[in-house]
Amino acid sequence: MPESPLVAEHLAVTRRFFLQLGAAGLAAWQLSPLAAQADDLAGKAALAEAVAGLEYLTLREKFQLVERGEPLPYTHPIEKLREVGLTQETWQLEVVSDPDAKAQIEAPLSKELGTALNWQALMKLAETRAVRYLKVMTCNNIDTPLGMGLWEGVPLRDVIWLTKPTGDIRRVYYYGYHNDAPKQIFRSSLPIGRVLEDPPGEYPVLLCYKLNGEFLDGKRGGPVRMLVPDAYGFKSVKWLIRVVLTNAPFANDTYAAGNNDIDSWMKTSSRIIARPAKVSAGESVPVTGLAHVGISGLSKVQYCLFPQEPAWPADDPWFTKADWKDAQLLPPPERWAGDLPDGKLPEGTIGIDAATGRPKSWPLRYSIAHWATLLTGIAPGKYTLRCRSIDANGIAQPLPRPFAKSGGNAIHELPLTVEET
Ligand SMILES: Nc1nc2c(c(=O)[nH]1)N[C@H]1C(S)=C(S)[C@@H](COP(=O)(O)O)O[C@H]1N2
Ligand SMILES: [Mo]
Repeated sequence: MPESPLVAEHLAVTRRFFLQLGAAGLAAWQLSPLAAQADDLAGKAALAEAVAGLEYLTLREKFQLVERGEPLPYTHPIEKLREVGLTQETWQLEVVSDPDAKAQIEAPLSKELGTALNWQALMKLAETRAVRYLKVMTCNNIDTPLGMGLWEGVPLRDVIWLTKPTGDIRRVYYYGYHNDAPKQIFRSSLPIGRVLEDPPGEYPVLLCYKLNGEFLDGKRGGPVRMLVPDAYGFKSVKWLIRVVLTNAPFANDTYAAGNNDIDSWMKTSSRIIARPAKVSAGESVPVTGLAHVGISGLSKVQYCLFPQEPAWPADDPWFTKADWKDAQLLPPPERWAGDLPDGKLPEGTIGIDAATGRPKSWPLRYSIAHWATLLTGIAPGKYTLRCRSIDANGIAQPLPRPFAKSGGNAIHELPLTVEET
């Protein structure tokens, strides 16, 4: 597994955190629990440097991809891309009824009828209906996030309503371009209720055309991909070309075949990003990490350091009896960075106060939050460092959903050696 781009970017946010504190900020920080742990200046400096490198949004070029296709659809020559509708000028989205389980719709958007939704029509909708929000892209089978993005699109429901639906719709099936090879089909689905209505605090499912302020290129699933805020990556189908409204009551997701839990909401979890693997006795140990804020929010991140020997009792696999201590959650970044001009979030980003440009609450759902701590006074020896999240319901990782295939949230651990001086 290659190192997540978030690891590198994380390093920039923390550096900025300390650089931007300024005199007043620094004074406040000195009073914080994090600073109180660091009596020694060297420790503080080391932590400042560790926190310093953190970056909040992932640069588009650094997003990790999970992609299928032989060849990958966006690698076709431009003529072929035009022919198959994978350029903005030629893209067309069909929204039709399922012939096998008919949905009642009066005005299908179909290529055959010449009524399919094209780029121009989508951009026209975007003038009044565009929605923006922050979301971390994560594969349910990969522990490190693929990238933290600001996404923009038009709610899928706005386009579904264009088909004048009248009933017999229970699910929405949707498909990416698959080189016209049935074996390469990548599809996912949602209950119609989730598409038409957002429970309080939830974001709409989007026909997404922008990441970090720029139109999606082919690599990132453009011209248009689905974006499902509360779900893992496989629901966010790239190279979207077809939406089928169906009265069938079941899912047909490609990911169902891989033993994946296709109804899983994003889980709350945390990871360590950086810590020195080896220190000398007496040295303070700066640790930074990230939390992944799932459906149940995040109240805090905790860490725990214990000797490698003896092994932890097997009857406590989630280390519930360990001596967990609170790490410090870092505040929202002053500059969101990534590819955004001035590092600023655009107006109308969900969850961001229009007047101040700051988040109305923190951390934000389906996003990441950084955390940091400084370990001091550790005796020489070989240790294991672990972290866990506590969600807003007070439940510790990996509960309430500890099983694989519904999102990786195993407790993250890294070794740490403290050498005699
Ligand atoms: N058409 C298509 N869409 C797809 C995939 C794919 O292989 N083909 N992979 C999915 C999976 S499993 C994940 S985790 C996300 C990853 O999104 P990213 O490649 O933009 O990071 O895309 C999803 N959308
Ligand atoms: Mo995935």
